[in-house]
Amino acid sequence: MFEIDFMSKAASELILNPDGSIYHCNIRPEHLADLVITVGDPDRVEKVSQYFDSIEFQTRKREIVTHTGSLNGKRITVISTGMGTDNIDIVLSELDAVANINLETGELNPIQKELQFVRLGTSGALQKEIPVDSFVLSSHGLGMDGLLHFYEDSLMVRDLDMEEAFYDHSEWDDSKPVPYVVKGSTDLLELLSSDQTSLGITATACGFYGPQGRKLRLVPSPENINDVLANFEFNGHKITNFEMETSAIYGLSKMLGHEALSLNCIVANRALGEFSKDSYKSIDKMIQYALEKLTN
Ligand code: R1P
Repeated sequence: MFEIDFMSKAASELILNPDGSIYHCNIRPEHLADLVITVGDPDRVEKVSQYFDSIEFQTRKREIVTHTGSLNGKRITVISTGMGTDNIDIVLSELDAVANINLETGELNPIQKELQFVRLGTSGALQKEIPVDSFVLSSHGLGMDGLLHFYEDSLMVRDLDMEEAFYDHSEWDDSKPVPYVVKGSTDLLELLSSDQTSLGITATACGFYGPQGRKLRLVPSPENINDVLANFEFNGHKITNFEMETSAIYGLSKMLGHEALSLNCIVANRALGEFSKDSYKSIDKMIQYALEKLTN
């Protein structure tokens, strides 16, 4: 019987394009900076790179758009992930491979590179007091998407105490993936915090409607997920907001030895039923804020 030797990185496991770039992200090692800004929306990539002093590389494949350039002498890659933790699995795994695996031989590079991932996303607040158009930094990602359970090392990076507390608090329905919690980078948190940001646990859902308690025609299960999340408190931490990527970015980064932090612009307040009147302006403000903090 044919057996795949995963260690030798068969052509079906570490897939390259004809130009030697990695399959979905379409980049080679020389195109990747150590500081990587991830955004969900492909159109947001140029909204970030417009502020660079120079752009040295641009590519696109499917929803993954990449620009690499420099600002204030700092080299930065900005890349769109599209929506959801399934895409995060692809983008984070491939960027780590580009940084740390010799794509020609499939061997690990002798020196492992530590990347910094900063997500500049959009999100809905779950607490009344977090206004639309404000910025929230994620102390932790609480994943309800299940992605991390497909990795053997996940237990080593998870905050099991907080998970257990949430599991009990929520009376979690076992037909759904067990929620997991991973902490963000404290160094990046320090760098990006100010009186313009608030801090909280970010819940990551595997969808936009039912999984985030939105009812159009179908009834979500559980129907009261937003209240369950909003009422959780653990060691002074509360769940502030809902989106679709942070838990997986935090989990994969930590398992692979990288630093990660999410900064989200609050475009909706779910508790108050409000949506931003000019979300693009607020997102632009967040981008300028983050670039200033990351490059000065
Ligand atoms: C849903 O509209 C999308 O917006 C949020 C969610 O996480 C999801 O990806 O983030 P982005 O604006 O970064 O895509």
